Amino acid sequence: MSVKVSRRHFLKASSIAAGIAAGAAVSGTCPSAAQANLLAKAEQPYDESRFTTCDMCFNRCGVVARLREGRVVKLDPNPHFTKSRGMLCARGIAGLAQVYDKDRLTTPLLRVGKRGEGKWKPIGWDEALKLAAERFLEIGKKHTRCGVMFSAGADMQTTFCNRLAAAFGSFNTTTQESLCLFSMHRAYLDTFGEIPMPDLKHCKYVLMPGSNRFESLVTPDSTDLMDALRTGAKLCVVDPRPTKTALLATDWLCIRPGTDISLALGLMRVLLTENRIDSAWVAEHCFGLDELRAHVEPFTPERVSADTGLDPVAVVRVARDMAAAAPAALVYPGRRTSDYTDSTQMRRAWAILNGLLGNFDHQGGLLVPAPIRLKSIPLDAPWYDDNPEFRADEQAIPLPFKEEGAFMPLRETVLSGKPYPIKGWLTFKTNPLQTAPDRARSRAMAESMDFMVCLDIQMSDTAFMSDLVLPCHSYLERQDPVQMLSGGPAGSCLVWREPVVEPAHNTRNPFDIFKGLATHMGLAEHFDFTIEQFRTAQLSGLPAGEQPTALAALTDKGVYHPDNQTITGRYPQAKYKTSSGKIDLYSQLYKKKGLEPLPPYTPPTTPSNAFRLVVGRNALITQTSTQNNALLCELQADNPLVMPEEAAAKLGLKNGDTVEMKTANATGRIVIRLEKGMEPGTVYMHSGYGTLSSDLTRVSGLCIADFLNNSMDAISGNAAHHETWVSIAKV
Ligand SMILES: Nc1nc2c(c(=O)[nH]1)N[C@H]1C(S)=C(S)[C@@H](COP(=O)(O)OP(=O)(O)OC[C@H]3O[C@@H](n4cnc5c(=O)[nH]c(N)nc54)[C@H](O)[C@@H]3O)O[C@H]1N2
Ligand SMILES: Nc1nc2c(c(=O)[nH]1)N[C@H]1C(S)=C(S)[C@@H](COP(=O)(O)OP(=O)(O)OC[C@H]3O[C@@H](n4cnc5c(=O)[nH]c(N)nc54)[C@H](O)[C@@H]3O)O[C@H]1N2
Ligand code: SF4
Ligand SMILES: [Mo]
Repeated sequence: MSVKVSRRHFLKASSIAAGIAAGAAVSGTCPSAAQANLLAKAEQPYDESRFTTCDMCFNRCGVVARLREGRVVKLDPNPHFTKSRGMLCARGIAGLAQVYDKDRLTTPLLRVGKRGEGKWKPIGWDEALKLAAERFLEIGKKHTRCGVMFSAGADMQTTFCNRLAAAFGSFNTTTQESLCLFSMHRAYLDTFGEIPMPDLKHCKYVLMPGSNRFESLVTPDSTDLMDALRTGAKLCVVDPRPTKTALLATDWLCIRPGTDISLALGLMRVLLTENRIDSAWVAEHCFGLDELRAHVEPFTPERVSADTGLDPVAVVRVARDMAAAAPAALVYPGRRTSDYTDSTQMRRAWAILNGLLGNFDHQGGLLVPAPIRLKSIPLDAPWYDDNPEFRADEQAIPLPFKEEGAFMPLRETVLSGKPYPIKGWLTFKTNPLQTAPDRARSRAMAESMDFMVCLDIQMSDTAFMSDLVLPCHSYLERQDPVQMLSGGPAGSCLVWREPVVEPAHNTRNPFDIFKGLATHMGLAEHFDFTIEQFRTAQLSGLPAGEQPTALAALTDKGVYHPDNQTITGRYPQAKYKTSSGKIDLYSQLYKKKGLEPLPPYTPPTTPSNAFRLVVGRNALITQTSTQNNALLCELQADNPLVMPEEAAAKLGLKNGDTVEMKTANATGRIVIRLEKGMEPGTVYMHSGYGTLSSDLTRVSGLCIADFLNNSMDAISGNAAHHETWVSIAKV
C-alpha cells in the first residue's frame, strides 16, 4: 500500500515550483520569503503517499494520502478510481482535520452523572467491553435478546455490527437508510423488481425531482451529470428551492412542495394522450397500461398547474422533450427520498414514468449492472427459543424490508413497549439523536433505555445520551474489509482500507470492538477471524484467475475495476421480479396489501400563514458528521433559516433579521437569510448544528431535528422529513 514518492510525482512537483517561479518572473517581482519557502517545500513535498478510501460521506471516493514525518499533510484524489473520476470534494479534502481534531474521543467513557448531563469517567477497554456485554446479556435474559437494538450508519464495517446483532440474537437492526432512501428502494423494487442505477453519462434528458446533485454529491452521478450537460444533454430540476443544480439546469420547475405526484401523473397523461410512447416495448414489458391510462386522465396540464403552481405549458414541454430523447431519457430515482407520508407512492409515480419511457436496461436510462460477486465468512447464528417471532417494526408498516428495520416505527416500539420491550441499544457511526425528526422523541427513547453503548469518533448527541462511549479509529487509521461500489455506467469496483497513519489516542478499530463484545458475550466463535482472513473470504467470490489481479490492483492502485463488465442488456427476456413478472405500472401486490395499486394524489392541507420546512444539503456539510470539522466550520459557520424573498417582504422582514420560528414541536430564535426565486411557501435549514453535546466546541445555533414532526412514510416506514409547518414572526 505504501508508495514512495515516484520520479514522475517529483517532476510534477518540481514543475509546479517552476511554474510559481515563472509566474513571479513574468510579474517582474522576486519570490517573497513565503513563496521561497513554498518552493523549497514543493521540491520535496511529501515523504510518502498511501492509498485509502474517503469516509467523509458514504460515496467512498478514492484517496491518495500524502505523509510527512508520519503525519497526513494532504489528501488528493486517487486518479485510478473510476467512480468519482479523479474528484475529491471539499469535505474529502477536509478529512485531514478529523484525525488530529482536539475534540476527538480519546478513551472509553462511562457515564457517571444523569443521562445527558455530560459527566463521564474514563475506563479501560477490557472493563468497558465486559460491562457492555454483561448489561446486554442481562437485558436479553429479562426481555429476550430482541430487547437489544443495533443501529449502524453507512460504514465499511456495518456488516460486523449486523453480524454481532445476529449472533447475539436480535432481529432489531436499523441503518441510516430508513432516514434516507427506503421509499425509493421500496418504489423501484415494487415497480421493476430491482433498484436501478441511472446512466447520467449517456442520458439526453434528465428529469430530477427532489435531488440536488451539484451540492449533494453522489459519485459518479454528480460528475457524470456535469459531463452530460457539457455534451448537450438537457436537465430539468423539480425543486422548490433555487439549488445550485436548479440554477445550472436547462429548466427549473419551482414546484409547490408535496405535489410531485400530480406532476408525474400529468406528464404521463401527455405521453399517453399524444401517443408518445414506444407502444410495442411497453406492451411487452409493462403491466397495467389501461388502468394507468384511466388513472392519469384527470391530470390535464391545467389541473397539474393548479396543484403544483407550475406553468401548464412547461408541463407539456417537459413531457414532449423527454419523449423525444427516450429511451435515453430518465427520471432520476433520487437518494434521500424521506420527505412525505406518501413518499413511496411519489417515488412509484416517478418510477412508472420511467417504465413508460422504455429506458430500463438501456444506455442513457436506468441500468442494473451485473454486481461483482463477493463472498463472506458464513455465520451460523444461534437460535434463541424465547425470542419473539418477528422484528418489532414489522407489524407497524405494510411493506417492511426483510433485512433491516425502520428507525421511526422502532422508536415508537421503544416508547410504547409494544409489541415487546426494547431496553438496550448499540449505535455505531450513526447519530439519530440529530438525524431523526422530532429530537424530543429520540431523547425520550434514549432515556427509556436500561443501557446504551455508542461507537463514534467524537461526542455526537447520540454518544452524549449513552451510558458507554467507545472511541473508534478514524478512517485514516483503519483497516477495513473489501467493499463493492456501484459506478453506474463505468461498472462496479472494489476498495478496501489500510491504515495511513498510526492510530491516535486510546482508540480501537470497530472490528476489534465488535469482536471484543462477542468474546465477552460468549460468542467468540462467530468472530474467529481477522480482517485479512475476512477479505480473503470476500475475494474468493471472484473467479479463481481474477483473484490475484484483484489483490494486486487493490494493493498497487487502491482500487480494483474489472474489465468487460455487463452494464446493459441484462433483461433480454423481459422477466421482472415483480408481482406480474413485468414492470408493474399497476401493482397487484399493493392491491393485495390494501394499498392503492396506482399512486393516488392527495393535495396537501396547508395551514394559513405557515411555511413548509424542508431539509437538504450543502456541499460543505455531511449531515451531522462534519458539523465540528475545523476546516469546514470556517466555511459554513452558521445555520440560518432560508426564506423566500417576497414572502419575507410581506412580513416586513429583511436579510439578517432575527425571527421567532415555531412548529408543533419547538420554538426558537433564528437569523434569516433571504433567497430569490424560492417557492413562496417554503423555508429551509441545514441539518446538524444546535447539539445537545457540549463537547463539540465549534457547533452553535438551532438544530432542525428539534423542529421537525414525528412523521413517516405510510408504506416503508421511512422518516418523513418534510411534514412540518412553521410560523414565523419578527422579533
Ligand atoms: N455535500 C453533501 N453531499 C451529500 C451528503 C451530504 O450530507 N452533503 N449526503 C449524501 C446522502 S446520505 C444523500 S442521501 C444524498 C442526498 O441527496 P439528495 O437526494 O439530492 O437530497 P437533498 O440534497 O436533501 O435534496 C432534496 C431536495 O428536495 C427538495 N424538495 C423538498 N420538497 C420537495 C418536493 O415536494 N418536491 C420536489 N420535487 N423537491 C422537493 C429540497 O428543496 C432539496 O433541494 O446526498 C449525499 N451527498
Ligand atoms: N434534518 C435532517 N435530517 C436528516 C437528513 C437531512 O438532510 N436533514 N438526511 C437524512 C439522510 S439522507 C441520512 S443518510 C441520515 C444520516 O444520518 P446518520 O447516519 O446519523 O449520519 P451522520 O449525521 O453523518 O452521523 C454519523 C455519525 O458517525 C460518526 N462518525 C464519523 N466517522 C466515524 C468513524 O470513522 N467511526 C465511527 N464509529 N463513527 C464515525 C459521526 O461523528 C456521527 O456521529 O440522516 C437523515 N436525516
Ligand atoms: S463525495 Fe466528497 S466526502 Fe464524499 S466520499 Fe467523495 S470526496 Fe469524500
Ligand atoms: Mo442519505
